[in-house]
Formats: sequence, C-alpha cells, structure tokens
Amino acid sequence: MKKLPIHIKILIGMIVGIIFGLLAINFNVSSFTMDWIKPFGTIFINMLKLIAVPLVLVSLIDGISNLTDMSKLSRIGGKTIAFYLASTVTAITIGLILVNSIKPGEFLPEAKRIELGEKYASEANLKVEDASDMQEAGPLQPLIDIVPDNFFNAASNNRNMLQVIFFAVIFGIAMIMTPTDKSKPVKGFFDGANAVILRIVDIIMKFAPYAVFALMAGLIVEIAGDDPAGALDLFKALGVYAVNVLVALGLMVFLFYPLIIHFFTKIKVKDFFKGIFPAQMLAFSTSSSAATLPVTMERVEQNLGVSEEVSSFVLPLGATINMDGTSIHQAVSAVFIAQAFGHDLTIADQLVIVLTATLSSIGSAAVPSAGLIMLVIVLGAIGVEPAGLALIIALDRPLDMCRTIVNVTGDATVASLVATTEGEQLELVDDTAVLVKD
Ligand code: DAS
Repeated sequence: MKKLPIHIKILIGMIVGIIFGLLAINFNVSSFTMDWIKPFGTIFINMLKLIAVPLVLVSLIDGISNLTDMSKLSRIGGKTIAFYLASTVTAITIGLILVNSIKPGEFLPEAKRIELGEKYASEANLKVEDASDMQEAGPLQPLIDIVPDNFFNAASNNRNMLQVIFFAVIFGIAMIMTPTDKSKPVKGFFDGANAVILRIVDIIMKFAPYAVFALMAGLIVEIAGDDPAGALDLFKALGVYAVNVLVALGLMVFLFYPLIIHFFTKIKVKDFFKGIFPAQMLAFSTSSSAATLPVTMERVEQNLGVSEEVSSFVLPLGATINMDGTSIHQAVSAVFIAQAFGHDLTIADQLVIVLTATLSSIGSAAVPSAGLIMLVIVLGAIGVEPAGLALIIALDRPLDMCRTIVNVTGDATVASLVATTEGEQLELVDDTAVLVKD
C-alpha cells in the first residue's frame, strides 16, 4: 500500500468503505459503523476545517504580496487580473447553470434529503441568525458582513471566511505599499508560514484514504438505512454529480478557452492545445498547478510565443489566484450538498456562491485537494454544514486531477491573451513560436 500513488489509495479506501458499509447493513452492525468507524471520517473533516482559515490567510497574503512590482502590475497587472476574474466568473456561471438544471442532489430520495439536512443541521454549530438581525439587515448587509470588527472573531468560525479573505487582501496590499526594508521580514514570515501550512495540508491529506474509507462506510449506512439497495441512490447521486462537474470542466477546456484563443489571439487552436498538452498531462497526474508551473511557463514561452516578461508575471499569478476548474468544482459541490440536505438555495445564495467560489479559488493554494479545503468557505457562506464534505470527499481526488487541467489551461489562455494585447506577434515556425514584436 505504501508505494501506491495517493489517488489509488483513496480509490481503494472508497471501494473498501462501500463494501464495509454494505456488509454492515447485511450483518446488522450499522450502529458499530456509526459509533466506531464514521468518527475517523469526522475527525478528518474537522482537520480540513481547522486548516482552512490559516491556509486562506497565508496563501492570499503571500500571493498578493508577490505582486511587488507595482509598475509592471499597473501595466499588465490590471488586465491580467481582469481576464482572470472574467474567466473564473464565467466558469462558476457555467457550473451553476448546470447544477441547478441537472440537480444531482435530488437523485437522493426526498425523505432521505430532509433527514440528512435535519441531522447535519442539528450537528452544525452554525450560529443561527437571530430573526431580528435579519429584519435589520439592509440591502448592503452582505457588504457590511465582509468587513470584520474583530479579526479573532472572524478567524474563529469558518462561516466568516469572507472576513478572513478581506483582512488578507488588505494586509497583502499594505505589504506591497510598505517600504521593502520594513516589509521584508513580514514577507519572509508569510513565505515561511505558507510553506509550513502547505506541509500541514500534505500531512492531513495522507490520512485521506483511511478517512474516505470511514466516511464512505458511514454514508452507505446513513443513506441506505437497513436496505443495501438504498445505497444505489447514493451512487446515482454521486455519479450524476461527478458527470455534472466534468461537463462544466469540459465546456471550459473545449469551448470557452478555444473561443478566446481563436477570436482574441493569433494562435491557432490546434497549436494551442499541442503546445500546452504536456502541461495539462502533468496537471492531471500531479493535481498541482504549482508543480506544473515550470512546464506551463516553458510551453507557453516556447510553443505559444508568449514573451518571458509576460509569462513570468501572468503564469505564477495565475497558479496562485486563477483556478477556474476549482471554482467550478466548488460551485457545483456547494449546490449539490445543499440539494442533498434538502436546503433550498435562493438567488442571493447563488450570488454568494459566485462571490465566495471566486474568492476561495483565489485563496486556494496550488496543491492537491486545496479546493476541497476551501469549499468550507462556500458552504459556510450559504449556511450549509461543512460536514457535507463527507458526501463528495471520495470523489475529490479524481475530480481534482481534472479540475487542475482546467486551472492550468485557463492560465495559459490568459497569458496568450495578455501577450496579444501587448502586441506580441506570435508566429509558429515548424512548431516553435517565433516572437515578433509589432
Ligand atoms: N489541485 C489544485 C491545483 O493545484 C486545485 C484544487 O485543489 O482545486 O490547482
């Protein structure tokens, strides 16, 4: 087991968990499963919730404070960030349209959805807004709620993640504006803290195969009740959910990005895909935009003709703050979990998902399963208990491999677009891009 790649281990954990759950129902040991197995899955989810706030804080502060070259930032930074935000909001919108039309969560029987919703809501320590607060809330209350009045309060509850993000953005920008001799030690601290936090994420994810086993066994027992055939409802709902995510990811890679390349750059779509294919494959196998970044940069410069000046700014920034695939996964997963818990989402909730999935994809670190951890933000923001992660954790790794391809392809698309707006004439001469300045 030691030598197997993590995603194979997680797959084994999922299969063994399903078998264990079905056998538990058959041999009437469901309560043993709920009392002695499922808690290990709950502990894993609590560890993910534990690391979410520190991860957002250090990865956003570190990412923003890397934008030190304000002069370069002003020339190409503005349009780079505008293109990144536009592609992320497009991705989330595609995801939301699909998940609200297909409704994967409603493949679970209604009675089960209501039961799950009540169970998880009662377990939730979500503070229930007092009705009077809601009455006082004016139209700009969501905006007021983003600004924390006490940082430690904000950091104390995953529901306040937007407040943590607000603080991180302000802190990062202030670091850029502070004279280097003063901000250097702070920058060093956050560089180090970021590395340590990512190491903690790495350690937590080593427990994933065992946690997925415990969570799947618990889910099977919870959803199938005393009839093993009831597990089919779970498999159906998870299958439709996975297809839903993959279709949205596919629309980005095979429709949205090619349209941008075709209509707004001088690169032929087939050359674009030939150029970045090795980076896409590395993204798939590593589930990490950061690990793929050196190859993404080399392919975008060598084969797409983007200058080193543009790629060395746009791509590292993109690997940190532009994760279109992750934002799709978060939007679809949040709505799927809400549906599975019988939690009706309003249009306002959907808009909150657009905002929080955009922000959490910005805050997501470019490492495996970072998007899963940041999903805690989106769930908390729409009042859905993050323990609902149990439903989708088993599929997270294979979906992470796919969504990281989209993250990397989106970065390469924006780099090509920025290069074109910088007047970089990209001509391919026998498969190598020749950079000709206009
Ligand atoms: N695997 C992350 C990345 O490197 C994205 C994610 O976890 O969603 O892009």
